Amino acid sequence: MREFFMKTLKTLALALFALIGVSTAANATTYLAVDDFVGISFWLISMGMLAATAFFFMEQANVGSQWRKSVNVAGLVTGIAFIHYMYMRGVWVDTGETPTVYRYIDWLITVPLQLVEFYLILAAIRKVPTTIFWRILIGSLVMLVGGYLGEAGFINAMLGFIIGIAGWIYILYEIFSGEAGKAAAKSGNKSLVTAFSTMRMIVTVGWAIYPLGYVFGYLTGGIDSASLNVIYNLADFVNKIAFGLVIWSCAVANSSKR
Ligand SMILES: *C/C=C(C)/C=C/C=C(C)/C=C/C1=C(C)CCCC1(C)C
Repeated sequence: MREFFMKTLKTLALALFALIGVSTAANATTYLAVDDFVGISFWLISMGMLAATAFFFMEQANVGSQWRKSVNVAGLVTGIAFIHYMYMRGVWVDTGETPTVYRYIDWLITVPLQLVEFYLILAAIRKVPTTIFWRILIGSLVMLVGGYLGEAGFINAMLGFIIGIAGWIYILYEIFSGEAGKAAAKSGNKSLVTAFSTMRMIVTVGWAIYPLGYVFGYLTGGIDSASLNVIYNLADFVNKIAFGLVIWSCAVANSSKR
């Protein structure tokens, strides 16, 4: 009975999700041009986000109960990004402008959710203090507020960049040498240590793609919105979908139920 109820609920959730996507798409007024490669990248990534979301939500049934939350959060991240990509794609295809505000609203929600993942994968294995989460959350807010003010033109683009970099460096410090890193190393759980260090690589190397986009977009003289958006789109693909897959494969490796 409970099993049936859960299955029905899941199907309904996925159907609702697809419906929102289709109705958003139906609002498009301009069609994609064959040479609009930035627009094409928006399309590819929005579909990747949709597929990843369906995958993560369905796969949570195949992992041990202590991992379900993490795999669900990975699905939330790609699901929220999917909806924002429908809008960002529309702004780009219709106007050729950078969808800065949708981009940052998406990041404002999905970055903290990804940081929650660090906490959750640790908490799936052992007891950890929540202060770890709050500290990296503050770092991510500084990073995003700095970037937004710079990109939206409220402050000088270089100043916004410096504030953003400072927030990111603080997050890196916390996950490499702060309490979170120590807690992972001490756990003695092999698949956790692998997942944690892979996620750390993503936050270092994968996240580094974002400031690169900012540099090419704003700091090389004038505004280059094509480079900016292609680089940000690629970064989201790596950091949302690959990041979720790391968590998922760690969960599968660590679950007896498959
Ligand atoms: C799913 C979205 C993610 C993981 C977004 C991450 C965004 C960043 C790591 C942004 C970083 C920035 C800097 C480090 C400096 C310049 C401004 C930003 C906001 C682009």
